[in-house]
Amino acid sequence: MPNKVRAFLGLGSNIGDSRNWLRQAVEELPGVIAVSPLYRTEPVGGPDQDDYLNIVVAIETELSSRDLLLQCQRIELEAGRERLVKNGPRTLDIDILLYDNRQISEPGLEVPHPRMFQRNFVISPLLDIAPELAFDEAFTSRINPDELIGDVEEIGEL
Ligand code: PH2
Ligand code: MG
Ligand code: MG
Repeated sequence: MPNKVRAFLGLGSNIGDSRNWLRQAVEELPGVIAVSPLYRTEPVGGPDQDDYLNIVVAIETELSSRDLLLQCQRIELEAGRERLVKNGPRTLDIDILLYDNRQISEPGLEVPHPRMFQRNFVISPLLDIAPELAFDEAFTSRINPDELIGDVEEIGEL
């Protein structure tokens, strides 16, 4: 039996009933072991758009990173996700942030997620559920506090 891998996923929504899209996604994701508090966050990049709701989820899974990506994309599509504008508004976005300690660089799949280290809407909820990362040199060396952007506000449980 293949070994289980711990992965962290970043979820965001700023169209429709965002809280509900996030809740549904957490129900559908395989092997969820932790869900961060819910954050209301300032949009980073893209066109003028509404604030986001963001969470980070930890899972344990036997899925390969590619199969996990496919599962995430399936759940995005079920939420009516359309890809119209880069960094534009969306009903549901699910990004693989970390997959074990692995470095993955494949078409459509870059892990660790290359932009996560500059984004408060990822780093804040991630450290809430994985505070040990603050002592992980491979992780902390990629964060420059001066480059962390986007105001975030914790607004309670999902
Ligand atoms: N996702 C983006 C672009 N900008 N901003 C916030 N606050 N939250 C997001 O999830 C987000 C974003 C692209 O995936
Ligand atoms: Mg994203
Ligand atoms: Mg995405």
